[in-house]
Amino acid sequence: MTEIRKYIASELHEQLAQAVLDLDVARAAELAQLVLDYRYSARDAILNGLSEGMRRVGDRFCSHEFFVPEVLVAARAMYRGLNLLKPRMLEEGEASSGYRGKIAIAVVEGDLHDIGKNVVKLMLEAEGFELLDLGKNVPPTVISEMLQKDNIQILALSTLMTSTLAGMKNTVAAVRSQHPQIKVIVGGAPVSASFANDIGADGTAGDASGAVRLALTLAGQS
Ligand code: B1M
Repeated sequence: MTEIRKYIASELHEQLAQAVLDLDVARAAELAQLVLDYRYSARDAILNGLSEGMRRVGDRFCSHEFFVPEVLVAARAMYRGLNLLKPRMLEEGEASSGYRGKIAIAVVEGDLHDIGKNVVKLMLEAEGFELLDLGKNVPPTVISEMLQKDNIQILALSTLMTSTLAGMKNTVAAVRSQHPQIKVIVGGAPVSASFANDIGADGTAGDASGAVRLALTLAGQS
């Protein structure tokens, strides 16, 4: 990429992040369309633009500058951009990778935060994995049952709250006893490497790119 394209790409990422932070749904769509029209990387625009914007929204929520209604509009702006960029991102993935295997993904019981899970899912799909999305607030029994259905190699679990870490632990225990052949990866803001290790997961990652690297390693594809 030439210097000028690099500069424009980073400017687009910054403006996408700002559109999410400004709760500007139309602007997020307009900028995502520019990424498509000028053939910039959809993957980078999602990770460095839209996701980064949601991360900043999270900071505002924590500092009580934003409340639930603002967060929901910001999420709408993020999804508007994401939905436009998703088909291109999947095409970009197909160009760089073949079929990698099948992953089931879920947000654990009690937790309704699924934005991060959806970003992780999209990045894994773009890398060539087939995804079975079990949704959010999923009890361990349902996850275990769903894992019987397909030839799933990896289970990816997400949670954003400390109060639902126990549910993550229970889910890993249930899956370990009933499907010992399945690798389990865990993530989300309150999940540390030592917690992942203590509950017997096969690994954790702090963001979507890390989750992709981990999944590739566990699938023997790195
Ligand atoms: Co709530 N919420 N929320 N919330 N919310 C947090 C998580 C919180 C940290 C805010 C705060 O108070 N400081 C806090 C949890 C505190 C704690 O437990 N430590 C919290 C709370 C308390 C609550 C409620 C209880 C609030 C209430 O009602 N009083 C309630 C709970 C509802 C429930 O789940 N039962 C609630 C509700 C909501 C909304 C519905 C308004 C909305 C969720 C909408 C939705 O997801 N559909 C919401 C949101 C948006 C947030 C914040 C502001 C943003 C989360 C987000 O989407 N980030 C969040 C504050 C924050 O995070 N700073 C907060 C953007 C997203 C791209 O990042 O999800 O971190 P993230 O995902 C990243 C990484 O974590 C990682 O990769 C992703 C992409 O890079 N990752 C993985 C995630 N999963 C992974 C899995 C992997 C690997 C990496 O491997 C498998």
